Formats: sequence, C-alpha cells, structure tokens
Amino acid sequence: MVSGMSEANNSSGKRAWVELEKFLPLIDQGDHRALAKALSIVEDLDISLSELENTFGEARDVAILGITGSPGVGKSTTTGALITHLRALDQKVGVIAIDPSSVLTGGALLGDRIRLVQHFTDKKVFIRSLATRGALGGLSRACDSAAYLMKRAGFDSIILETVGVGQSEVDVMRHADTVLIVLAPGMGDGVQIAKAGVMEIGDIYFVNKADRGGAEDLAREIEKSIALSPPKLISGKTWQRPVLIGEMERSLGVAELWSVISEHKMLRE
Ligand SMILES: Nc1nc2c(ncn2[C@@H]2O[C@H](COP(=O)(O)OP(=O)(O)OP(=O)(O)O)[C@@H](O)[C@H]2O)c(=O)[nH]1
Ligand SMILES: [Mg+2]
Repeated sequence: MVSGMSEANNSSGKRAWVELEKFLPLIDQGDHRALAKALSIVEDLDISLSELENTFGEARDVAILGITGSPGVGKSTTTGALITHLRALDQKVGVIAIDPSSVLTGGALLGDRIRLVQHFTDKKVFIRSLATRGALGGLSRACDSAAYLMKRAGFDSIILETVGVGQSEVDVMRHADTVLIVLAPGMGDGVQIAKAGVMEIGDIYFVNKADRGGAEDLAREIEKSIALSPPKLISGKTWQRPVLIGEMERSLGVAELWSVISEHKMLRE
C-alpha cells in the first residue's frame, strides 16, 4: 500500500504514487530520467515534502546554493561557469531553475537553455526548469519537493537559480543554504541594491560583468549597504558577507567565487 495519497486520491493520483515508488530506488542510483519524471509528478500533483518524507523517508543533506539577482545580470552565465568549474573538480551537479513567470511565458527559459546547452550532454549534470502553478504557496511547496528529489539523486552540489528578483524569488531563496546575489554594473545599480528584501537574504554578493565600467564602484556601494546591517551569524560564527567581482562570460573569478561558497558551506556544517 502506497501512503501519502491524501492530496491525490483519485485514480491518476494513485497511479502517480505507484510510479513514484518505482522511480525512487532508481533516483537513489542516480538515474536522471527517473528523477526528471518524478519531478514532473510532484510538480503536477503538488505533492508536498512531508508527503514524500512520510512515504519514502528523509533525503540526505546536500547544501543548496541559491542564485538570484535582477534580470540579465548573468545568473545563468554564472550557473554555467560554476557547473564547468565543478565538473573539473569531478563533481556531479544538479540545477533547478525556478521561473514563477514561466506559466505565462510557456516555461521556455530559452536564454538559459542556450547558455547551459554545453552541459546538456554531460551525464553528470542535470538541469531542469520548474514552472509552478499560480496557487499560493505552490512555488514553495514545489521547491521543497524538487529539492528533496534532487538530494536523493547523489549530486555533490545542487544549484537553485531563479529568474529575476521579486517576492517569489526571495521565497525561493529560503530553500537555499547559501544565497548568492548576482549584480551587474549599469543595470540600475541603486535599484538593484535597494530592492527590499533581496539584499538582506544574500550570503555572498557577486558583481558580474567586470569588463564593463563601474563594477568596482558598484561593489563599494554594496559593501556600504552591507555595513549598515550587522554581520550574519551562522552556527554561532560570524559571517562577513563578501562582495566579489568577476566576469562570468569568460569564467573570470569563478574559482574565487566557488571557494567563498565552500567557506560558507563549511561554516554551516
Ligand atoms: N559583458 C558581459 N556580459 C555578460 C557577462 N556575463 C553574462 N553576460 C551577458 O549578459 C546577458 C544576460 O546573461 P544571463 O546569464 O542570461 O543573465 P540572467 O541573469 O540569467 O538573465 P535572466 O535569466 O533573463 O534573468 C547575456 O547576454 C550574457 O552573455 C560578463 O561577464 N560580461
Ligand atoms: Mg537566467
């Protein structure tokens, strides 16, 4: 008997749970096709984390890196550069791109697909976009459940990337263990910094597009803005939020960026 059917007790719901039960052991073995199918099922049926945990047990703990920032700053380029860096370290990498608006745009994420396309044939990289239903809390639930399945699939690193910034992206970042805010000069700098709720959630700030003028100035502005609030406390230890500069299109600064992300990760352990 498959449990956890409370929210989906019609016949297609039952079928889905039977399918999930079949996919879980495959996911545990790192089967990406099974993972993709299971992600679709939990998304379509709006299956919650607690339903999954009650049925299949807890997932192991894998730190999730969240990447957010205004449209066009280079989040996907950064994700791509990080994937390349992590693959060179022989890590298996899982990426979920969350697009709350893609219900409207058809979930194409075309730009992201193009930027990440070089990784699509790599069997140790899994990239998936998650378009969520409009229901309140649906996005959050979908994230939790997607993260659960990703954690079971044996990735060394999991990246959660959002499209744009807004309240729903701030909510998405609550599911991340380390939050990386990407910014770029000349894109309404003051506005990027002032975005309510967005700067506060950052653990690391990355000024991309250093090839353009103004990156240093933007970094200094961010540092000033950070200095206005007290440093974060992680497991009783102080975390001075770093501001890095780089050029992700040419992967310049990616090793430094990953090293800071790893430092933050270690602090949490
Ligand atoms: N000059 C310059 N351009 C860059 C750099 N990194 C990315 N870009 C360009 O910036 C544009 C946006 O990059 P994306 O990675 O798609 O940005 P994004 O934040 O994912 O954008 P959305 O998903 O639309 O919010 C693309 O044309 C990139 O080629 C960089 O280091 N320098
Ligand atoms: Mg993008």
